[in-house]
Amino acid sequence: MSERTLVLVKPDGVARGLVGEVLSRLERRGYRLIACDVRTLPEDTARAHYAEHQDKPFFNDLVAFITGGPLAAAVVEGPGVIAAWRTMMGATNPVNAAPGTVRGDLAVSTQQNVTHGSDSPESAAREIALFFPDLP
Ligand code: IDP
Ligand code: MG
Repeated sequence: MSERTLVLVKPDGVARGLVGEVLSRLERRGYRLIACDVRTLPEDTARAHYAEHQDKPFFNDLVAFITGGPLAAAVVEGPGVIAAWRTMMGATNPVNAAPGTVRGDLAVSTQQNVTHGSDSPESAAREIALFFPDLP
């Protein structure tokens, strides 16, 4: 069964010119881009996207970071893509991320960790609808 996930290249990744590097890993793996654009997130979208973290001490900083410059948002499709992309991203804190993962290869900061991927089918559906409401 094919599935979809929301992938973000966060503002740090866009500023560092890593959009192609990140998305090419998905394409080389065999996953397919369904939608993709570069945009600067409005604050309300950022707060909704990260609503599960609204009570965390890092929440306001996270919203400021994710709205602080353009990001690349993509919907990616293929078998098992949600779990596969979580594995390919690596641990949230890049210091703990395995070499060969996006974060393990390209990041050192827990906040500025280059990429996002939905963590479950429910999150993927919610996040895709938030970022790409018109996607069939
Ligand atoms: P994930 O991106 O690996 O799913 P989450 O725990 O969902 O990680 O956190 C969402 C994002 O919030 C992280 O990717 C990172 O940018 C930021 N973040 C998470 N934990 C911390 C923290 O302890 N300090 C600062 N930023 C954090
Ligand atoms: Mg998460």
